[in-house]
Amino acid sequence: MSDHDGADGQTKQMADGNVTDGWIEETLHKSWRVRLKPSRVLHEVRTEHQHLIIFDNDDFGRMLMLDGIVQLSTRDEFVYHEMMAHMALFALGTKPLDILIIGGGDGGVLREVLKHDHVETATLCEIDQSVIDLSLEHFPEISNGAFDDPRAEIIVADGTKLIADPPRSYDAILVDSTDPIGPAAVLFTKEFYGACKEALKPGGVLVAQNGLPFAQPDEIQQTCRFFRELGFRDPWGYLATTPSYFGGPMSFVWGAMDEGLRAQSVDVLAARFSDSDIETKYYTPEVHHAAFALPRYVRDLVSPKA
Ligand code: AG3
Repeated sequence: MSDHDGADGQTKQMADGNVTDGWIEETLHKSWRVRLKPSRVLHEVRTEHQHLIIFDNDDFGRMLMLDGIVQLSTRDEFVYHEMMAHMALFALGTKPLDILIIGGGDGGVLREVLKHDHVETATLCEIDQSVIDLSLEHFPEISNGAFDDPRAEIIVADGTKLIADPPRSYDAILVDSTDPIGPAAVLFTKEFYGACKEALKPGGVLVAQNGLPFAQPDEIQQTCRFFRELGFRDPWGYLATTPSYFGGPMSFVWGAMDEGLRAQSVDVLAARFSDSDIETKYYTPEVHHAAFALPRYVRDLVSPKA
């Protein structure tokens, strides 16, 4: 790995291949590339687990990329973080909740989860300590104090190990992973999802980011197949528009044993939402309800054609 000077944002070619001629390239897709112009590179390192770069961009704000894939931008992180946390938590209602987040070392999902007063414990299991440390340094507003909340427990470990022997059972498990390339590949396996299912309380729900159905159709299709084979009663997906993940809407897969959990009426969700006094920028009860409505091409990936 070569250096960048950071001061004027000029980067040199790196062995990792995602910084070229002063542009930072997302190298996720096979035959297309997205390039982002850094106005300033704040940090670049090969951690114990992955390549990490944090930079500023005039359109998206501050951005985090892992192994050449955009993880967040300060401009649109609210979309992903709210939709990963609030869909499950408002569906579950106002009973006391134990939540497990796998990945999510930036603290954004944790921040949204802890907005719910009835969350009793929120455990975050992140494999890469550097993601936590560098997010706290360069993106303090993403976690916004969540790591210091007495209900939060932070475990730096491999999520597959934790879930094989979970310290407790959970009302919701939220998998905020990177793509199934590199360290997160194990978080997309049938074994991992099966262990998550075992770690859920009766009535619990598993939510896992599953990429862009337009660009990565195999991901959501395979995960929904695994969920069905594992006996989830209601494998389904929901969508959110995350502008910094280029290539169409982002999908989250939803696995529950209770079919009713997905079928909450807007009225019920609206009552819970207004009682909670939680402020959001993307999530609303109407968006919640509508997010489960899948365009035909996504529905065909989620559920086998009749
Ligand atoms: N983790 C999921 C990023 C997925 C990006 N993938 C993609 N564009 N295909 C986000 C971490 C934020 N807490």
